[in-house]
This record gives sequence, C-alpha cells and structure tokens, in this order.
Amino acid sequence: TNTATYKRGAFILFEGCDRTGKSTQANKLFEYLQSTGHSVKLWKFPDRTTPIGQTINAYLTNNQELDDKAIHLLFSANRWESLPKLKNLLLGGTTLIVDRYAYSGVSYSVAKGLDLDWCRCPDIGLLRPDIIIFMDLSIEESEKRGGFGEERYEKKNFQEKVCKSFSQLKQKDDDDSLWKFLDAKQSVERLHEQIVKISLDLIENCSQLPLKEDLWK
Ligand code: 2DT
Ligand code: MG
Repeated sequence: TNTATYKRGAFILFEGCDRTGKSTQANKLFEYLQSTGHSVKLWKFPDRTTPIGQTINAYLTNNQELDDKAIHLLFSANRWESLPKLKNLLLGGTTLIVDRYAYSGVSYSVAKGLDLDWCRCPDIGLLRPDIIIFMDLSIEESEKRGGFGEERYEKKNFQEKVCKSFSQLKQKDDDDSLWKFLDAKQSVERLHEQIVKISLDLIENCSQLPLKEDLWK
C-alpha cells in the first residue's frame, strides 16, 4: 500500500514573560525557515487587527477599562476567532510560528488573582501546540534589557507574578513533554541555533501526525 503523502505543518509556540526574546527568536526562526524553502507563517497573539483585538489593544494601552474576567474571555475569543485560519494553514502544510497563546492567557490572568482552573476553561479544545519553547529569564535580567514599556502589564512586580503563574501552569499541564525550557540569557545567535535544530526535528516528526484539537482536554 502507498504511504500517506499528506504532510501537515508544525505548530511552534513561543512563550514567556515580557522582554525575554520571544519575538526576536520567533522572527529569526521565521526568516530562517522561509529562506530555506519551508512554507511558514508567523502569528502573534493577541491579534490586534480584529474587532476583538482592537478592544484588547485599547485595554492594554490603558485606553479602556474592563473587568478581569471579561478581558480574559476576550483574549480567548481572539484565539477562537483565528482557529479556522490556523487549522487551514497547518493542514495545508504550513508551519506556524506563534508568539504567545493560551499559556500567556492563563498566566497573566492568574497573576491578577483569578483561579487557574477557571482561566483554562475557555481555551479547552483549541489547537494544542506541538512544542512550547519557553524563554526562561529572571526578572532582573529582563529588566536590564532596556526596561519594560508603557503597557498595562509592563511592571516589575506584576511580571514576577506572571513568572510564578507560568511555572504553576507548567506543573499542572498533563503534557509535560511539550515544554522546552531554554535559558534565555544566552546570546541571540546561540539560542537561534538551538531553536532551529529543535524546529527542524519537530517539523519532520509531526508531519504525519493528525492535528491536535484537544488543548487541556
Ligand atoms: P504582547 O506584548 O506580546 O503584544 O502581549 N496577554 C497575552 C494576556 O494577558 N492574555 C493573553 O491571552 C495573551 C495572548 C501578555 C501583550 C500583553 O498581553 C498579555 C502581554
Ligand atoms: Mg508586550
């Protein structure tokens, strides 16, 4: 019998606190994969371009106040509204490099004092990433990187809470093997080399697997 020729793309997720190099590494990986002939797309959450994303943007830039639970649900809705597009891309063989996802969603809301299990509920059943590249960096180090910006969450004591929530969430995550912690203190180039290697292996290994629409199920 013929072996299947169908190949799906990989869902590569970058997570971590602010100023840890997620976007830098996501961009570099995107450029690398694109220049070596892969079909690849970069996607960032929150996606501020949609109507829901514009409300999220108004909230983050302190132009609008929203109840903690209401904004949590909007961040989740912002993922659900992009699900059909992301699915089509993966099924069509395009690898997705995603900058933040439901893990940020839960961690930032837990840092405000919301319950972790409550926070996970709205994202249950979304696409599960094939890997979470977690950019691990102490607050002291991230502060050295030119300081935090002006947006709502960009404050040292809040970032400390976010870091704690991320590790709480990782401990609770049943699929522990998904998480790849990288020491984000290393140079941009060294990190990039490791990320390229991990990603090429992953793209190869998950190309024959079905899509996983079972986040936190
Ligand atoms: P950026 O700085 O990466 O644009 O993120 N956030 C993000 C949440 O609180 N919940 C979510 O679901 C997501 C995806 C993290 C803007 C801020 O939004 C936070 C930082
Ligand atoms: Mg930011």
